[in-house]
Amino acid sequence: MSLLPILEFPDPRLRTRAEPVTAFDAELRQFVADMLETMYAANGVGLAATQVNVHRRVLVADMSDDRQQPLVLINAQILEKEGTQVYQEGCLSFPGLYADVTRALQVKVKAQDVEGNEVVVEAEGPLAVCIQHELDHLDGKVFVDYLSSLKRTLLLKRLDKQRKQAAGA
Ligand code: GNR
Ligand code: NI
Repeated sequence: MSLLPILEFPDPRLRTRAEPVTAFDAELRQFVADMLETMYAANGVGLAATQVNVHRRVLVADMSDDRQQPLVLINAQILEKEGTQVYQEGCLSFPGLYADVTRALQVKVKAQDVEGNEVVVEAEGPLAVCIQHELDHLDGKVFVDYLSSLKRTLLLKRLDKQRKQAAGA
């Protein structure tokens, strides 16, 4: 197992659109194990392959309190969306930045597991937010894209300032 480095905004590789997974082999199993290890080590509730610079349609999530209920979705597609919710989101690619985003309240997703078996997952609330956030990453989209340009500029300036302070500048 190994920890994978996480790309941070404004790395242009975060804008890459991921390709479908076609080989359900040992390499994929290893990659999924590494993604889970990386997500848990970073205290994230989700991680998309894009964030570790692998441009394949793989996402992992774990919203459980005991952090022992990993969800692995490969080639996931949203079949149905319902309702709306506003949730304060964060992202491992934007450390320290949080903002309210409006998304669907419930999603029904068709995907494959690590073996290639079809799975259908219905999620609502925070897990539905997480799945939509990760699916966006796989399409090269990030949560600040949903903000008004004024709010985005303000938050990104704040992020820049935090980074400069952390660097001791
Ligand atoms: O760890 C994460 N927390 C989070 C909080 C609110 C909404 C979405 C998320 S996902 C994020 C991990 C991450 O960046 N996944 O891409
Ligand atoms: Ni993210």
